[in-house]
Amino acid sequence: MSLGRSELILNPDGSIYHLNLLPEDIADTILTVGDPGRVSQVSNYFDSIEVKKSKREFTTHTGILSGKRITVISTGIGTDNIDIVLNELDALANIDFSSRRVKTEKRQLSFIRIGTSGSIQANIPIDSFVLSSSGIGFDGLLQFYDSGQARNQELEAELNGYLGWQSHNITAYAADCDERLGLKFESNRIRFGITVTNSGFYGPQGRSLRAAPRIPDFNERLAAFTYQNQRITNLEMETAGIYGLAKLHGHRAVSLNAILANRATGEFSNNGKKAIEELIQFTLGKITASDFD
Ligand code: R1P
Repeated sequence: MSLGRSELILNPDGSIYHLNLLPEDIADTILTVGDPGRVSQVSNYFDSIEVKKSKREFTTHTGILSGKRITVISTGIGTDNIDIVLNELDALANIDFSSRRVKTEKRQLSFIRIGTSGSIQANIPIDSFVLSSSGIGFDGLLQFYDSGQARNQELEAELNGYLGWQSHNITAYAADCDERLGLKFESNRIRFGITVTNSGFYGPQGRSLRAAPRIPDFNERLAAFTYQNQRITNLEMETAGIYGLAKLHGHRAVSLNAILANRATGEFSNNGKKAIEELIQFTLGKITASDFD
């Protein structure tokens, strides 16, 4: 089937609509960061940069580090952007833009998120790193896809049963990291945990400045949940969408977050920039190691 002009939207130069990228612009290993300013913080470490493109909140640099071709792209905030970024990156890899048909031979991409997040467990310190073994989405993105096979249906059933928030029109989905890829990041710097992805920063993460929350013990309820001896460790706004859409398209994904806030103790990092810099260095070290692929 050939995709219509309103479905696969290309710019006059042949690039994909939002990301402004051509198929040859992306590497197989793709680092995603929320903040467009974090893209050059990553690519500053590259030995050379061949692509620098930008549109809206989506800034992309592709280059070489220690002989490995790497793309780093900013997603902006939230899974509404993740829907665009993951679909368009997959299209760049797996759709022939001339014929507008899906290619027979598929290319697998590896997504590694380098993000920031808030812990909901008192014993997870500020400036530590969490790798999400699973992502739980309260944002709804995966509910719009025929995504059963891409989700961890056991985890989402247990969590929804425990929380009972369907009465508030809040239903979680869950998706796992690529296990083999996740194990590549094992280190004494890394904690593994379950990450909740929320549809906002304030109310949807149990924060209230002036508007009263509907569920006053939101974080405490999440923090007390256990699944296969694991706890929900942290809250952010992209991981579950990345995990679900990556699996749905046959790609691999892992999400790493620097913990800038501890919602249980009320602390916030005094030097978040340094924590992110260290997570970038840690991640680049792992993906350029000889045993990475
Ligand atoms: C909120 O401040 C943003 O920061 C976190 C959240 O997921 C959200 O995108 O991640 P990034 O620092 O990667 O953007």
